This record gives sequence, C-alpha cells and structure tokens, in this order.
Amino acid sequence: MDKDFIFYKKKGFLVKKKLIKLNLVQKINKIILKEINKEKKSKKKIKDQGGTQSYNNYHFVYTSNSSKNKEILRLNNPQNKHKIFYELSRNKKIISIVKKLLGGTVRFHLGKLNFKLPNKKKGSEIAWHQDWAFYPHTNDDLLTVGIYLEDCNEKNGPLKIIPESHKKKLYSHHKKDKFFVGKIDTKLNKIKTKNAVALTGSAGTVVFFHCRSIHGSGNNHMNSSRPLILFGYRACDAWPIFNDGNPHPEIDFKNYDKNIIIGEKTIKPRSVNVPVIIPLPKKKHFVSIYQLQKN
Ligand SMILES: O=C(O)CCC(=O)C(=O)O
Repeated sequence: MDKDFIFYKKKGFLVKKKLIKLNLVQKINKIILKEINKEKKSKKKIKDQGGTQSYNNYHFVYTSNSSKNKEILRLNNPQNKHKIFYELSRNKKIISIVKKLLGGTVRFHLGKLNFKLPNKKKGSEIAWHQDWAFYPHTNDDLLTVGIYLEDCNEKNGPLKIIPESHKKKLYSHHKKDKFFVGKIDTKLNKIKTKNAVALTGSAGTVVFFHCRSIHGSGNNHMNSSRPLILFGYRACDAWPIFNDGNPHPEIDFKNYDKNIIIGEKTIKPRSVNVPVIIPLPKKKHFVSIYQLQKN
C-alpha cells in the first residue's frame, strides 16, 4: 500500500515539503499583496458578512469593524476571488493526494486564506479544535489541505496537530454544554497538547489533515504574517447534515455538484457510524472562528 496513505491513516496528517513550486507561490503572493492593498484603501464600510457560498462570494475578515487600525485576518473563499486560487484548489499534485486519502472521490468543500498576523498586530491564536465539530457529515472522509505561502517555522505560529487524535472521540466544542464555541476545553478533557507536532515547512509545503484531527496554532512571534491557504475537500458521498455556510445541497444543489472534482453525483450518501454533535446553538452569528472562539 502507498506509504503516504498508511502514514495519514495512522497519524491523521501528512506533510509534503515543497509540493508547490516557488515561482507559483511568488505569483500568488504578488496577487495577495495587490488585493490586500486595494481592500485596505477602499472606503467601503466593514460589516460582518456571512451566508452561503455562491460563485463570487468571498470576503475579508478584519480584526475590527471600526475603520481605525483595522487589520485583515483572513480572506474567505479566495477561490472565488481570483482564478489563481481557484486553480490552486484544483492543483493536480494536491488533488491526486487528496483523492488517495479520501478513497477515490473528491468534492471541493471550502477555502480560506489565514494571514496569522504578527502578535503586535493582534494576530490570533487558534484554539484546539476538530473541524468535524463545525461540519458533521454522514461519513468522515473529509480533510483539510494547508498550503504555506511563506516559510513557516516554530516561531511563526505553525499549525499544530495531535497525532492519532482522528481515531479518538469527538470532543465537545460547546461551553458548559450550552453554546457552540468552536474549541475544546483541553484541560477538562485531559488532552495532552504537549504531544502535538508542529507542521512546519518552507513556502510551498502542503499539509493534509483529517477532519477529526485535533489541531490549532499559537501566536506568530515574527514581524511578518504567516499566510496559509486552507482548502477543505470531502468524498462525493459524504453528505452534509448541517448547513455550514459552504456549498450545500439544500441551498444550491447545482452549485454543490459543480464542486465535484473527481467522482460522480450521488443522492445516496454513505452512512457510517460516526460521532456527531450539532454545532448549535450559537450565541449569535459569528463570521469567523476568531470571533467564535473568543466567545
Ligand atoms: O490558521 C491556522 O493556523 C489554523 C486555522 C484553522 O484551524 C481553521 O481556520 O479552522
């Protein structure tokens, strides 16, 4: 059997160093710089945005709604913003690995570009969580791909993952069993976070992790941001049982199927005995994990 597949199944993650060529990464970084400068100069009033994803739906997430000292934390749905991101989300090298890890079919699920600003610009820590808690499906053949656009070492706030945690339970992401807060109380649950592995790598390194792997990231102690593109993929027969704001069959069936990259349309979900906790109620509508986890 393929060694990447064996490693991923055992550990719940996989790192492929320099999978994306540096000249493509540099091209992407130039586009990001241009888009960010344009956005920062724009006089448009910032307001919380959410909702479902249509083809040209994307938005920037800011540290604050006020026009003073605001910094961009994230670009949501970069694949809808510029074709370079769309093409990256369909990159052959990435998709061939995703196909292998998901068992043969691939449907695009979600995209985001997290900047992880330096500490002094209020860059955010991401608390320990399992992505599965945010979007339960009928089976757990879902994964996230992370693409580093700059070199990332221990000091830049790399993604950290607890090996083999994808095989264990789904932890509560609710606060005192009341509101969904999108993070695990690791002390209460006696989770050994010191066993976490930092997924570091130079620009162009691509990491893959299972939707049930416990992960998070710390502060960025360097002076520049740590841009990381995250793309989510799911097997074609993994049916969302909750509308997470990404392409959803009950919202736009055609768009849901347009996101198939490898495989056939189906209305026959594969149901597996997976742990599910519905991520509701929420105290209010949060536009990003940053606000949600602060709650
Ligand atoms: O940007 C990061 O370091 C991690 C982000 C993450 O886990 C998420 O957005 O769900």
